[in-house]
This record gives sequence, C-alpha cells and structure tokens, in this order.
Amino acid sequence: MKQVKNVAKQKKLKVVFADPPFGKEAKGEAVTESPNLGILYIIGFARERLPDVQFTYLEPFLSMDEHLQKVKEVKPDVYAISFTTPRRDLAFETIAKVKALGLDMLMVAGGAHPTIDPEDVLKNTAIDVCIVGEGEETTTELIKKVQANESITDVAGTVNRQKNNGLRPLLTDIDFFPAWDIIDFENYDVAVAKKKRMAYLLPIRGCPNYCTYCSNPVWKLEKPWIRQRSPRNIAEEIRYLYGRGIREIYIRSDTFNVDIKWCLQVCDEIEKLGLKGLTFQCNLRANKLTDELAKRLHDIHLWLAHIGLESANDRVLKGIGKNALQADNIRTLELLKKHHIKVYGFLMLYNAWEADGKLEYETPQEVNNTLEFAKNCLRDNLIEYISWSITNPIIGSKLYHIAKKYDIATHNVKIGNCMRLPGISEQQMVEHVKQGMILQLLNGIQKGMITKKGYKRAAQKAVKILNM
Ligand code: B12
Ligand code: SF4
Repeated sequence: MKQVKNVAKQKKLKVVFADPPFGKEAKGEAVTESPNLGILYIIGFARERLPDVQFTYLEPFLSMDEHLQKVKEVKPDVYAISFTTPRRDLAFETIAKVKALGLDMLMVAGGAHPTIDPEDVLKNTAIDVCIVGEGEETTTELIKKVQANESITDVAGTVNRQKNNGLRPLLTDIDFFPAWDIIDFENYDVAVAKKKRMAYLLPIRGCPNYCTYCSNPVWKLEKPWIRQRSPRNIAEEIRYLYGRGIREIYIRSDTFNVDIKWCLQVCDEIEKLGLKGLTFQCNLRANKLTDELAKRLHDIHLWLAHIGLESANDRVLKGIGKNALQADNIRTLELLKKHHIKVYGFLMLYNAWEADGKLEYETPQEVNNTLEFAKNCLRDNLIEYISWSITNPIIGSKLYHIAKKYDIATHNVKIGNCMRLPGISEQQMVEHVKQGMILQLLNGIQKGMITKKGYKRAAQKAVKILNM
C-alpha cells in the first residue's frame, strides 16, 4: 500500500474534494445545477470530527486549467474526486493530469462509479483507494489514519490494490446538513425554477423500489434501502437556506412521498417556519399520492412535481418494475392538477426487461402510445414540461445485466447510446426520438424553459435532430 507522507509535523492536513472540471461551457447542464451533495455531506460530517483538517472543494464549473492550478496552490495531502459513470472519461483524464503534477498525496475516488466499479478505477487510473457506498464515516476514518500516519490498507468501506475491505454499515443518524457555508449559490443555476436562488434538499437517502433501468449503486448495496431524516431537522436546514437567500428548494430525494405520514409531518414543520416567498419542487411517485398530501404540498407552495411516468403502457410499466401502472399515473396527474401543482414528466423510449426467461421490450406501437399520451397530457395541462430519453443500459442497473445476457448492450448510434433491439431498426428509433425531442423542444420554448442563452443551443439541437 502506498506510504502516506509524514504529516505529523505539518500544522494542518489538507484535503481537496473535487468534482471533475466541466468548465464554464457546462453552464445550464445538470452538472452545474447544484454543488455535489455527496461531497458537501462528507465535509459537513468530517470537519466536526477533524478540526485540524483544512477542506477545499473544487467545484464542477472550474475549467481543467483552473482545477489543476488550485491543486498546485493547495498542495493537498489527500485529493478525493467524486464521479458518476457517464462522467468516467473526464474523471479519468482529470486524475491523470492531477497525478502528472507530481505532488506527494493520497488519491481517493468515491461516488456512484467508484462504488459500482472500483476495479475499473484502480486498474485504469492512479487512484490509491476507492470508497464504496456512503462516504461520511469511511472518509473520516481514512483521513484520521492519514493524519496519524497509520496504515490505510484495512479501512472498512474501501477497496485498494491490496484488499477489498467490504462494506461499512450505513449511518443510522442522518440528521445533519451538507457544508452549505462553503458554497456561493450564485455559481449554480437551475433550468426550471420560479426563483433565481435555488438549492437542493435531501430529506431521504435511497429509494424503496428497484426499477430495472435505474442505476443507484450507492443506496442499493445495503439495507435499509431507505432512511428518512426527522421532519424537524429538515425544517432547520430549510430555515438555514432561507437565511442564505434561497427562495426555492427542490426536494431532490428520489421519492418524497414514500411515507405519507412522515411527509405530512414534514409539511407541518415547513408551515410552522412561516417563511414568506419560499417555493418548492419535489420528486413524487405516481402510486402513492393521496388527496390530503397533494393539498398539503400545495399549502407549502410546492409548485412543481417531477414524476417518472416512463411509459403509457401497463405491459412496459410492469416489466420494468415501476410499481405504478398507467391508471396510477393518470390519477396522480389529475390530483396534482386539482391542487394546482404543475408536473415535469419523464419518459423513456424502448425500455427492455426479462420475463419468463425471455427478452421483452417496448414495441414501436407502444412508443406511439406513449407519445400520444404525452401530447394529450400537454394539451390538457396535466403535464407542464416533458423530458425524453432513449433507454441506455447503465452499469449498476439490472438492465445492464439483461442487455449483456441477450447481447443487446449499448452501442453508439446517431441518437446516442442505446440498445440493439431485435427487429427494430435504427431508423425506426430515430423517427421516434425526433418526434419526442421536437415535442420536448417546442414545449420548452413555449413554456419559457429555454433561456435566451439556451436558444442557440436548442436551435442547433433541433436542426441536428431534423437532419437525422
Ligand atoms: C442530486 C443528484 C444530482 C445533482 C447533484 C449531484 C450530487 N452528486 O449530489 C446534479 C443535478 C448536479 C446531478 C448531476 C448528475 N447526475 Co445525479 N443524482 C443526484 C441524486 C438524485 C441524489 C444524490 C444524492 O442523494 N446525494 C446525497 C449524498 C449523500 O449521496 P451521494 O451523492 O451518492 O454521495 C455519497 C456517496 O456516493 C459517497 N461519495 C460521493 N462522492 C464522493 C467522493 C469521494 C471522494 C468520496 C470519498 C465519497 C463520495 O459519499 C457520499 C456521502 O455519503 C442521485 C440519485 C441518488 N439517489 O443517489 C443521482 C445520481 C447520482 N446521478 C446520476 C447521474 C447519471 C448524473 C449525471 C451524469 C446526469 C447528467 N446527465 O448530467 C450528472 C453528473 C454530475 C457530476 N457531477 O458528475 C446517477 C449516477 C448513476 C451512475 N451509475 O453513475 C444517479 C445515481 C441517478 C440515477 N439513478 O441514475 N445529480
Ligand atoms: S427509478 Fe426512481 S423509483 Fe425506480 S429505483 Fe430508481 S430512484 Fe427508485
């Protein structure tokens, strides 16, 4: 195992946490909507236990040069980078460039991709240690050991070139905040928001479901799959964010309405705060919404609910393990309309699954149904915004294994990465993607979702799609 330099003589151990540098051109994309909550949670947790450590966060909007410059300036003892699977290549390039600076430091990786595929990271980069799953306790222990100049080979929850140390049990108390104080909210911007200053909030860790296409490796490795914070602690964080000028909060946990009783308590605590001019968005599941909860959500000024509707076909919804059928989707959309809450609907094309030992997938006729459903919902104001994606089997999902088994794994075509489904031509998929994207773009423009700056990009995208 790499020998960590003797830091005992130094005044403060220096730890740099990093997002891959996406650069300013990534403004307006998901990566710069919010700082990395995983990193902020770790810093929030670790600094209380490690007062002699200096933490720095290299944020996603930095350019590669700025990122490298900062690392050179700080000269950290530990450099810890976080990344998801779709950002693997940029992360690997960043790690190589940071390594080439020739500094004497421990290099650590965490987040979704190092969790699901630590071997890939250790084999193909200069990373010394991967942190698997929830990072707060593991990172704190690792830093303590570096500080004490002790061996880090056996830390639970890590994988290194010598050893896989297995998982560390999940935290039982998640009532604490991310290190918001190190963030300037002006640097982040969300495409759809009523208020300029907006922040994400995570009242729940994990999700009780296991949809076939979903890659949620960090929270599916261990039980319980779902943990909730106390309504009072959530309200305290909201009060703090309001004090920082935040006027819109997106409750970003995978599903807010997982436990109706608890959700109503959260609404009560939010209402007690009496904060003027604060609005909310959240993620909801279609199978769990009650009339009472929809009303309470409206009372706390929740104006937008994001819902993964995925498909308009029960055969598909059952196949992908959504635990919600088309009737649930429609009932939920109607309930939300009744209570004046708008909906951002997410849809997937050409999903696939396995049933009775056979490969099944969404047929072109079924994709037509989904498109028709979306059009009607937009017309009837049941959905305000839509987003489409063509199903891509991502590592960490059940679909990834199904795609491998049936040899339909990802291939890159002009519409992006997708599966090779028997009997469905690429052109057929392209036609459906065109229809879906045009609907999405026109609706986005009509609803003012595409900002002045974004028009050029939207127009380029539309031309590209039409020319396919
Ligand atoms: C909020 C969110 C975002 C936010 C904020 C990012 C963030 N990481 O917080 C935004 C909008 C910016 C975002 C963007 C993207 N996201 Co996102 N996001 C989420 C979401 C819904 C919640 C994250 C969360 O709960 N954070 C709370 C903390 C506590 O959890 P955590 O982030 O996983 O961090 C813990 C551990 O992973 C670990 N850890 C994390 N980073 C590090 C780093 C180090 C060094 C260490 C030691 C440990 C460590 O410790 C943390 C604390 O316990 C998750 C779904 C989910 N439920 O996890 C998807 C999810 C993580 N996102 C995903 C994806 C794909 C993306 C994008 C690529 C989307 C896109 N098309 O651009 C980008 C990439 C962003 C990037 N920086 O690379 C996927 C990743 C799948 C995969 N296999 O890689 C997920 C799992 C959603 C899904 N089911 O598909 N995302
Ligand atoms: S898609 Fe949503 S509901 Fe399904 S497993 Fe993933 S996070 Fe949970």
